[in-house]
Amino acid sequence: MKLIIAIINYDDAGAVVQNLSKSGFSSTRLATTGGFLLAGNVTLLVGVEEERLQAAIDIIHRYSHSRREMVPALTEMSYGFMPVMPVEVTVGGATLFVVDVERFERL
Ligand code: 2BA
Repeated sequence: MKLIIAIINYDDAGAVVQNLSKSGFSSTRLATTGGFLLAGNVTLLVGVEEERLQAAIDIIHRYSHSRREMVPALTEMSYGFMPVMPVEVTVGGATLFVVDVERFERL
């Protein structure tokens, strides 16, 4: 068994979870915060049998969209921090980690 840890945009989470469920995948949705933008995102935990791993990843991929976000930037001057032109970053579609599950039980 594998565990997919998928970090996705908050606005995509409903469609991703709904379509995973429609295809028979269980998932757990956690409210998380990205360390760079300090903005809310969603982390999904999806436990899957190895032969269905790619099917789950395909669903996450299909319903996760990339977005361009503006990040306010600061530069340090002798008298403190001064705002400079915002920087644009591309966020997502999805950031995935796939890890082996040593043991899975429902008690
Ligand atoms: P954030 O950390 O808020 O990052 C949002 C976006 O900012 C990233 O999009 C990337 O385009 C940019 N970014 C992040 N760190 C940066 C840095 N040090 N310098 C310049 N730009 C930077 P994604 O790569 O699509 O990541 C989306 C979210 O996925 C991240 O939100 C974070 O919550 C998670 N994530 C990405 N890579 C990760 C990793 N290696 N470990 C854990 N979480 C990760």
